[in-house]
Amino acid sequence: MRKALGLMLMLAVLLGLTGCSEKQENAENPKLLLGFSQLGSESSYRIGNTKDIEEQAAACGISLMMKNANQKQENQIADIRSLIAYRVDVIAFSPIVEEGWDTVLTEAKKAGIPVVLVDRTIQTRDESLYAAQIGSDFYKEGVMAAEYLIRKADRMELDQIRIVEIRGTENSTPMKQRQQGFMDTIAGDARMRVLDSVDGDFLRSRGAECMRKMLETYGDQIDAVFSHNDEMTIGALPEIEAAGYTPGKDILLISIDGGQDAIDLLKEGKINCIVECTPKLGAVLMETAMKLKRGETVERVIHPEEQVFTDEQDLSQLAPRGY
Ligand code: GZL
Repeated sequence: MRKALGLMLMLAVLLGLTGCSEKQENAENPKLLLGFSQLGSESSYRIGNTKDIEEQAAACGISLMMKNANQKQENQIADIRSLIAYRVDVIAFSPIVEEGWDTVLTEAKKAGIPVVLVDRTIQTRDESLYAAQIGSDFYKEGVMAAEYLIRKADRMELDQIRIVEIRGTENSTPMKQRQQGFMDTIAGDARMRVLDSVDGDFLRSRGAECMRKMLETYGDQIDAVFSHNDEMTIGALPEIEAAGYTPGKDILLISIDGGQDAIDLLKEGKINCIVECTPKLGAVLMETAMKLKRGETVERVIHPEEQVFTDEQDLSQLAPRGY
């Protein structure tokens, strides 16, 4: 009896460590084949998201078919079609942009394969084309970025802040909603003025190019940069220094994601604020996929809890970010 109890305790601990309480395949938890169409590998967020999904699938004993579209919507559509042909149990994907999915998702619906949106979402007239959307509240991320800037202006007793924005991938959910949340929040503050907004496509190289051009155009008129992700922020930084400005002091930097490289730069004082956008959506995706496999209802929209890291905080005890 004591031995059985010991074994059960050890199993419980092991399952607890793997973070998946439904690992064992049995009548309630039939073997699941999950197909995932990832949009690319453009950022540490994306690489962290892919890694977390792979780790969580393994932890739950779920078979995973991972596809990578390398930043092209046409590749994602082809990938989803191949997952349909393979007859996976559930299809999940991170849509690179919001439009253009109805046809392929209608094919998945006709094939009887439920679809889960991960990270980003889509615009569609047929809400039945997907069962759930798991991802950040991007509008709130934009609001938190702007709220930091307003607090900074108050603290520094500034009478104006001239802002340049480096946007993420055009027509993607994070780009649209982060911009909307930010602009709505500064709209009522007469100190805030947006000098320019340019498309950096979430890429480090494009962030550098955008920053270089805006420094050439606006020079020392720029008081703050609102960048939609860390990759573009990290790309912009050396351009600011090369132009003779001190990032974090002469020009404030506000970013989104919260990967280790950016957090380290925040600790160095080169970035002032990073709004967290967690890529760790794998555990809730696996739980949702297993519920769909069992024919259970699932939550329609699931937002992870997220925080903001700023130069107002003591970050010395912050745990490693893992991406
Ligand atoms: C947001 C995600 C964005 C990240 C970028 O959830 O879609 O895409 O903020 C990534 O780093 O490229």
